[in-house]
Amino acid sequence: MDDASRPVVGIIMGSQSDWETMRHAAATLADLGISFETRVVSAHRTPARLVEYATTARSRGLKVVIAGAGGAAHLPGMTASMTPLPVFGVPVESRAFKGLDSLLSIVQMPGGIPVGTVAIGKAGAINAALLSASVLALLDPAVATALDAWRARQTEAVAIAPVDLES
Ligand code: RP5
Repeated sequence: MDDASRPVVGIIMGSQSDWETMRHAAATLADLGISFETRVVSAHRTPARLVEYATTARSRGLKVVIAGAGGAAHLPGMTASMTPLPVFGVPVESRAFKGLDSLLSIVQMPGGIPVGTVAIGKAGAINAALLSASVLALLDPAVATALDAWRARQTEAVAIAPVDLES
Protein backbone atom coordinates (compact mmCIF):
# COMPACT_ATOMS: atom_id res chain seq x y z
CA MET A 1 0.00 0.00 0.00
CA ASP A 2 1.48 3.38 -0.98
CA ASP A 3 1.40 6.35 1.38
CA ALA A 4 -1.49 8.07 -0.42
CA SER A 5 -3.84 5.11 0.00
CA ARG A 6 -2.79 4.22 3.55
CA PRO A 7 -5.77 4.93 5.83
CA VAL A 8 -5.35 7.93 8.12
CA VAL A 9 -8.80 7.71 9.71
CA GLY A 10 -10.18 4.59 11.33
CA ILE A 11 -13.97 4.32 11.43
CA ILE A 12 -15.04 1.69 13.92
CA MET A 13 -18.48 0.70 15.09
CA GLY A 14 -19.92 -1.67 17.64
CA SER A 15 -22.15 -3.59 15.27
CA GLN A 16 -23.10 -4.07 11.65
CA SER A 17 -26.34 -2.34 12.63
CA ASP A 18 -24.38 0.88 13.21
CA TRP A 19 -23.26 1.05 9.57
CA GLU A 20 -26.47 2.81 8.47
CA THR A 21 -25.31 5.74 10.62
CA MET A 22 -21.55 5.41 10.23
CA ARG A 23 -21.66 5.18 6.44
CA HIS A 24 -22.26 8.94 6.49
CA ALA A 25 -18.86 9.46 8.11
CA ALA A 26 -17.31 7.28 5.44
CA ALA A 27 -19.10 9.12 2.63
CA THR A 28 -17.99 12.50 3.97
CA LEU A 29 -14.35 11.41 4.21
CA ALA A 30 -14.58 10.02 0.68
CA ASP A 31 -15.96 13.39 -0.54
CA LEU A 32 -12.92 15.06 0.99
CA GLY A 33 -10.47 12.58 -0.53
CA ILE A 34 -9.33 11.33 2.89
CA SER A 35 -8.26 7.69 3.10
CA PHE A 36 -9.99 5.62 5.76
CA GLU A 37 -10.72 2.08 6.89
CA THR A 38 -13.93 0.69 8.37
CA ARG A 39 -14.16 -2.07 10.97
CA VAL A 40 -16.76 -3.65 13.24
CA VAL A 41 -15.20 -3.67 16.71
CA SER A 42 -17.43 -4.36 19.69
CA ALA A 43 -16.32 -3.39 23.18
CA HIS A 44 -18.53 -6.15 24.58
CA ARG A 45 -18.66 -8.90 21.94
CA THR A 46 -15.08 -8.65 20.61
CA PRO A 47 -12.99 -7.12 23.40
CA ALA A 48 -9.72 -8.67 22.19
CA ARG A 49 -10.30 -7.15 18.73
CA LEU A 50 -10.80 -3.78 20.40
CA VAL A 51 -7.54 -4.02 22.35
CA GLU A 52 -5.63 -5.02 19.22
CA TYR A 53 -7.21 -2.24 17.16
CA ALA A 54 -6.72 0.56 19.67
CA THR A 55 -3.20 -0.36 20.77
CA THR A 56 -1.90 -0.61 17.19
CA ALA A 57 -3.85 2.31 15.67
CA ARG A 58 -1.06 4.87 15.88
CA SER A 59 1.76 2.55 14.80
CA ARG A 60 -0.30 1.54 11.76
CA GLY A 61 -0.40 5.17 10.65
CA LEU A 62 -3.88 6.22 11.70
CA LYS A 63 -4.16 9.86 12.79
CA VAL A 64 -7.77 9.95 14.03
CA VAL A 65 -10.35 7.38 15.12
CA ILE A 66 -14.11 7.81 14.69
CA ALA A 67 -15.98 5.37 16.92
CA GLY A 68 -19.74 4.88 16.72
CA ALA A 69 -21.83 2.84 19.11
CA GLY A 70 -25.31 2.66 20.54
CA GLY A 71 -26.92 1.84 23.87
CA ALA A 72 -24.25 1.02 26.46
CA ALA A 73 -21.80 2.70 24.13
CA HIS A 74 -18.40 1.93 25.62
CA LEU A 75 -16.47 1.64 22.37
CA PRO A 76 -15.31 5.27 21.98
CA GLY A 77 -14.19 5.61 25.60
CA MET A 78 -12.39 2.28 25.73
CA THR A 79 -10.67 3.10 22.45
CA ALA A 80 -9.56 6.46 23.85
CA SER A 81 -8.19 4.70 26.92
CA MET A 82 -5.77 2.73 24.75
CA THR A 83 -4.60 5.24 22.14
CA PRO A 84 -3.32 8.82 22.29
CA LEU A 85 -4.94 9.57 18.91
CA PRO A 86 -7.93 11.92 18.86
CA VAL A 87 -11.12 9.88 19.18
CA PHE A 88 -14.47 11.25 18.05
CA GLY A 89 -17.48 9.39 19.44
CA VAL A 90 -20.71 9.10 17.47
CA PRO A 91 -23.80 8.20 19.51
CA VAL A 92 -25.91 5.86 17.38
CA GLU A 93 -29.67 6.23 17.76
CA SER A 94 -30.95 3.35 19.84
CA ARG A 95 -34.43 1.85 19.67
CA ALA A 96 -35.08 2.07 23.41
CA PHE A 97 -34.02 5.66 24.16
CA LYS A 98 -33.54 7.32 20.76
CA GLY A 99 -29.78 7.54 21.33
CA LEU A 100 -29.88 9.47 24.59
CA ASP A 101 -28.36 6.40 26.29
CA SER A 102 -25.62 6.31 23.63
CA LEU A 103 -24.93 10.04 24.01
CA LEU A 104 -24.63 9.93 27.78
CA SER A 105 -22.47 6.79 27.66
CA ILE A 106 -20.04 8.46 25.27
CA VAL A 107 -19.96 12.06 26.48
CA GLN A 108 -19.56 11.59 30.20
CA MET A 109 -15.90 10.54 30.23
CA PRO A 110 -13.73 10.88 33.32
CA GLY A 111 -11.15 13.66 33.26
CA GLY A 112 -7.94 12.48 31.59
CA ILE A 113 -9.42 10.33 28.84
CA PRO A 114 -11.14 12.60 26.30
CA VAL A 115 -13.64 11.60 23.65
CA GLY A 116 -14.85 14.36 21.34
CA THR A 117 -18.55 13.61 21.36
CA VAL A 118 -20.78 14.70 18.49
CA ALA A 119 -24.54 14.72 17.86
CA ILE A 120 -26.71 11.61 17.81
CA GLY A 121 -27.01 9.86 14.45
CA LYS A 122 -26.31 10.97 10.89
CA ALA A 123 -25.43 14.59 11.74
CA GLY A 124 -22.91 13.36 14.28
CA ALA A 125 -21.35 10.92 11.84
CA ILE A 126 -20.92 13.68 9.24
CA ASN A 127 -19.52 16.09 11.81
CA ALA A 128 -17.08 13.50 13.17
CA ALA A 129 -15.70 13.19 9.65
CA LEU A 130 -15.48 16.98 9.28
CA LEU A 131 -13.74 17.33 12.64
CA SER A 132 -11.30 14.63 11.57
CA ALA A 133 -10.65 16.62 8.40
CA SER A 134 -10.05 19.76 10.47
CA VAL A 135 -7.44 17.93 12.55
CA LEU A 136 -5.71 16.51 9.48
CA ALA A 137 -5.87 19.89 7.71
CA LEU A 138 -3.57 21.40 10.32
CA LEU A 139 -0.64 19.52 8.79
CA ASP A 140 -1.94 18.55 5.34
CA PRO A 141 -2.55 21.42 2.87
CA ALA A 142 -4.44 19.13 0.45
CA VAL A 143 -6.99 18.28 3.15
CA ALA A 144 -7.24 21.97 4.09
CA THR A 145 -8.04 22.86 0.48
CA ALA A 146 -10.61 20.06 0.20
CA LEU A 147 -12.28 21.10 3.44
CA ASP A 148 -12.46 24.76 2.38
CA ALA A 149 -14.05 23.69 -0.92
CA TRP A 150 -16.54 21.37 0.84
CA ARG A 151 -17.65 24.20 3.13
CA ALA A 152 -17.94 26.65 0.24
CA ARG A 153 -20.13 24.17 -1.70
CA GLN A 154 -22.35 23.74 1.34
CA THR A 155 -22.76 27.50 1.72
CA GLU A 156 -23.55 27.94 -1.99
CA ALA A 157 -26.21 25.21 -1.77
CA VAL A 158 -28.31 27.12 0.78
CA ALA A 159 -31.19 28.92 -0.96
CA ILE A 160 -31.86 32.58 -0.18
CA ALA A 161 -35.58 31.97 0.34
CA PRO A 162 -37.64 28.85 1.17
CA VAL A 163 -39.80 27.17 -1.47
CA ASP A 164 -42.96 25.09 -1.17
CA LEU A 165 -42.11 21.39 -1.40
CA GLU A 166 -44.65 18.72 -2.40
CA SER A 167 -45.58 16.66 0.67
C1 RP5 B 1 -23.99 -1.66 20.46
O1 RP5 B 1 -25.22 -2.26 20.58
C2 RP5 B 1 -23.79 -1.40 19.00
O2 RP5 B 1 -22.97 -0.30 18.83
C3 RP5 B 1 -25.19 -1.17 18.49
O3 RP5 B 1 -25.48 0.22 18.36
C4 RP5 B 1 -26.06 -1.76 19.58
C5 RP5 B 1 -26.97 -2.86 19.05
O4 RP5 B 1 -26.19 -3.84 18.41
P1 RP5 B 1 -26.90 -5.05 17.64
O5 RP5 B 1 -27.68 -5.81 18.67
O6 RP5 B 1 -27.78 -4.43 16.59
O7 RP5 B 1 -25.78 -5.85 17.05
O8 RP5 B 1 -22.96 -2.45 20.95
